[in-house]
Amino acid sequence: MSYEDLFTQLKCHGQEHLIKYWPDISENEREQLAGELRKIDFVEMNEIFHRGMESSKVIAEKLDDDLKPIPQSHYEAVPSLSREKIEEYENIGFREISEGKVGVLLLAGGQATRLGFGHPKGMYNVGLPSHKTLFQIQAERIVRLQKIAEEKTGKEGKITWYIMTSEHTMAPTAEFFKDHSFFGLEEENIVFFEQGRLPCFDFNGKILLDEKYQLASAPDGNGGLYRALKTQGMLDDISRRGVEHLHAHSVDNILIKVADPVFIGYCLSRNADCAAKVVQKSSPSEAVGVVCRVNGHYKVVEYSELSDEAAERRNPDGRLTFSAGNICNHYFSSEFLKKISNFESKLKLHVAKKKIPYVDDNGVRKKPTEPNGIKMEKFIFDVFEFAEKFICLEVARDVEFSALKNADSAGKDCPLTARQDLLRLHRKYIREAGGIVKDDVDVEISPLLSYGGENIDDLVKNEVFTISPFHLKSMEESATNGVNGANGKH
Ligand code: UD2
Repeated sequence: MSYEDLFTQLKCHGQEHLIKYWPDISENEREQLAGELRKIDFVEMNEIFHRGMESSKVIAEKLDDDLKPIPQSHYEAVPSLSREKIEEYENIGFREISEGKVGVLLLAGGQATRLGFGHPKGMYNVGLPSHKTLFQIQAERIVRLQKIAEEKTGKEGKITWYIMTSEHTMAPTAEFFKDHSFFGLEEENIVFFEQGRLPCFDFNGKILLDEKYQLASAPDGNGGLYRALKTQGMLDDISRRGVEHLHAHSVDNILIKVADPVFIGYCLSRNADCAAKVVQKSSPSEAVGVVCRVNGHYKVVEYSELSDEAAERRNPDGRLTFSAGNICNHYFSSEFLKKISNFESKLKLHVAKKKIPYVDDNGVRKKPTEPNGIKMEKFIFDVFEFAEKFICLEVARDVEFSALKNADSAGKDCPLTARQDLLRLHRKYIREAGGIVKDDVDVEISPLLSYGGENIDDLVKNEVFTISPFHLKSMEESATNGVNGANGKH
């Protein structure tokens, strides 16, 4: 496309400044810029900017009057369920896994800025005795789950692992998996795809230039999942493989029960199209969003939108009324994901005013000291309101949730707490299986040996664990790399 054509097209949308530096840039840079511009739907971008600005004008009102907790009929709590009920759900989940109907949607497009790690967060090693990374832990949980499902049903089914990356995390993530031989999984069952980006705008709706030949842009948030599923061919892949249930979760929860059969079984038996796992808020002031109903629609309400009165309100049994803390852990039926693509472009936009580096009117790249524009993101949970049957499953925080967000200096949601939470849970599993382990002894149970505390009785019953740190491995692992627990025993 010639300069004149580009100019005319951009001018129609008030964005002709984007080629202001055309005469200054090289042929390659022109090609790069023209390529970027061709990919943009400017009508949609202008609409996005206006929608974003409108939504940012709405001051977070306290929503008390319209707010209702999730009705009991749509809510179950694992800690209150009988062993039989859990097994019933679990068996349904294993059946679906063995029939190849279960997939995992891993949200791994974030940039780990708060953690201060220059690589994708899944590559982080929190310092466990095994030194396994988050990716390896999750992969091995999938390996183990497939094995249990086969043992239980006699049928070998595979879990498809869809990994959403972003521009910066795609190449290093794919390379990391390859370098580690896909952690024992079959390459064909791991599908990487890339989320999109949205341009950054100044406050007047002009797209900013990051360089003379490059637009300023940022990943479109974890709600970018829905568009990426469609544009990257994942919905077709899901249909082709016959996957019917998708467990979506963040990359940073070290306790994540990947492809949790209990969750899958619960959702299937309740005929849900969309669901959220939640944990009880630890205190009224804990800064987490709560899953609730607003004017009859299921939503995640930010803590800033809850008045103190609503945050502190309690039921007659003493529980917080709005206690369903969101943990970025969701279920979607494949049918629901296919429907979302019809209304994806209407998803709420979350706007943040930011200091965005830009090329100024004189062609000089500036790093502003005050916010000069906006970045917009979509959130994964904003589709709850479109579900026909939305349900919640409360899970125990000490068993299922410990997020890695910050560096150790923050003192919470950091490598230290992730490590401690996992080791504490593993001590609990050992004690429940009849082993003896003191609180100051660190024993890590390999996910290849046990997904959730099962399969360790023969190894730990009446055993006293004294070596710390200690890695309790599966037989296969012990055969390939010795060290602690070389025989699967300490
Ligand atoms: C998320 C939830 C929040 C709460 C919290 C618990 C959202 C929008 N917020 O907040 O409600 O449950 O987790 O830990 O879900 N990601 C992408 N692409 C992006 C941005 C993020 O894939 O453009 C991934 C990211 O890699 C991570 C997950 O989404 O796995 C959550 O992202 P986050 O850590 O930025 O979200 P956070 O902690 O603000």
